[in-house]
Amino acid sequence: FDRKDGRLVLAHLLFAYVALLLGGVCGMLQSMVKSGSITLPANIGYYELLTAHGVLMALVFTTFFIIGFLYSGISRTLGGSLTGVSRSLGWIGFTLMAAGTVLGVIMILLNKATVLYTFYAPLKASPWFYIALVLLVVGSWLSGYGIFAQYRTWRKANTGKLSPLLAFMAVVTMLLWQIATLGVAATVLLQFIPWSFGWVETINVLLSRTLFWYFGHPLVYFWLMPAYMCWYVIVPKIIGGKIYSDALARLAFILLLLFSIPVGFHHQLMEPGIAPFWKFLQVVLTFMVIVPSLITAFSLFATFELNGRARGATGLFGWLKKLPWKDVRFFAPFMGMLVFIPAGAGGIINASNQMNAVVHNTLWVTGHFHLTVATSVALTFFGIGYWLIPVVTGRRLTKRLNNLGIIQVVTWCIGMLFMSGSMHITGLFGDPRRTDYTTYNDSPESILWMPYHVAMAVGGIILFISLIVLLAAVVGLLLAPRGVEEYPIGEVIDTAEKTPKLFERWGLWIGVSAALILIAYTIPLADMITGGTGSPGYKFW
Ligand code: HAS
Repeated sequence: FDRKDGRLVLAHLLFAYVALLLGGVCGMLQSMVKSGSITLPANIGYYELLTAHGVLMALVFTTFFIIGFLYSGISRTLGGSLTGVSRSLGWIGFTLMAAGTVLGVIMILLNKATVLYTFYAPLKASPWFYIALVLLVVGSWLSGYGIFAQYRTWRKANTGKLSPLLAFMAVVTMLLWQIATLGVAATVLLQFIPWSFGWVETINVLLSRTLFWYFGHPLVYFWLMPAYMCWYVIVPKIIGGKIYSDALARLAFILLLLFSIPVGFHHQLMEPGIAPFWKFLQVVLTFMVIVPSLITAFSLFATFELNGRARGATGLFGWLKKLPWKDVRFFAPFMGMLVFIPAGAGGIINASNQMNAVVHNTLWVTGHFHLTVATSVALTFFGIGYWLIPVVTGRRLTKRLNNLGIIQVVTWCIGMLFMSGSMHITGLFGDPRRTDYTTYNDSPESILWMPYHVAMAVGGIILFISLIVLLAAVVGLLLAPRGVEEYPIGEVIDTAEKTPKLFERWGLWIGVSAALILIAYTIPLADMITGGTGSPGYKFW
């Protein structure tokens, strides 16, 4: 692996792990406060910790890890090293994002940005928190341009050839990010910054939430797609099998690009001010965005089964015995996949209007995203880290470190079982999300919730232990003996059909994506801005 590129990738990964650790400390403390097990010192607020936890884990850990991983993928598959332009953009992006993170975290720790990771108006933070967000987003844009630049250079030199699958997926993921972040950029620049500086007195709450979710939903697929890159391309190689179908994998990614943006209203189903028709339309589109995940499940089962049968497996589940259970590079993402089955089912429940009325704003939703992003995605990222750090540093994943990794994954799963399991159950009893410790004047209903909060805290402690093990493993990897680890990239099975060139007609897909966004959002946004169904009397502010 190119050494200069290795440094860029490693910087992203290590930054991500530090954010994860800090966010993890907040997470554990929070779960203990919420269960009434500890009381925080008077100068630290519960919601302050909750904001730091969400921002550091959901926004910072993910974005840094993803960009590092995407850069590694394009360096490896598009020419063997990054071009000067691409690498420089990567570093500038990294620097801006790091500056944004530091500024944002300072504001949160000063209790000047206790607005949670969704920074819903009318909660107001210091303007510097929003400027920190701008730095984070602009930095990620530049990193994205670096990825596009590398891809363009490769295509020019390889006209008519099909791009490597991993690189194609990196480009789609970044494209999704560029389109999605337009929403958060609009609300931060046009609404939050003028309002928080006091240049305008009010803010159009509904519009700001809508622009946030225009970004917020595709954000979750921006987390998921790199995990899918690992499931589709890396895992087949690790298990000694092959990719079931290049075309199907590309189709899934294009469908994610098209359908993951015009669906933000499924986070706002219980909000007034959006006409039911538009909510219905976006729910239909939400059900469309489930299709690529079903395609993914099908492809993975096909890869596992074909691989198992080629090794002599028989019966319906004989292939399970042929998988390399003791290899953390496989075990971690596999546990992520397994958890994604109930996690995805929970998402489908959320998306259904009537059931959303039951679960919205309860701990069920928190349980949902601790399974999706904090388990399926996080475990996959951990699994990637176990081979990617050795690849970029020229070291070896020793047996001991591998076993440490397995322990880490098992403890993470146990911790999450306690934590997310109790969140799901107590959420169904109406237990609200995002609340400090309270028994609501000892109301019988909330007393019933308390044992689940204690179970959540037990989960939180186990998860924190898992994070410490992860940290030990990462340090171990950085100091491991020198050697050459392979960057595992799967090959497509011989019997797979030819991939149509259509998938790389970017103008077409950007056009269809723009059309869907315009259909789903133009009229509701116009209504919100002109005061029709939105916040009456408000325009942008
Ligand atoms: Fe979600 C809320 C709907 C997926 C994250 N979601 C959230 C929030 C987050 C989040 C962070 O419709 C909270 C935001 C906040 O703070 O308010 N979600 C869905 C739907 C899906 C979905 C329909 N969510 C995700 C993913 C996330 C994520 C992925 C992060 C990475 N979500 C919602 C809705 C809400 C919501 C509503 C709002 C709730 C409210 O009221 O506030 C779908 O994409 C899920 C599709 C997935 C599947 C599963 C496919 C399974 C696969 C694994 C195969 C396994 C194998 C191994 C092969 C259909 C691919 C098998 C081995 C064996 C041995 C069996």
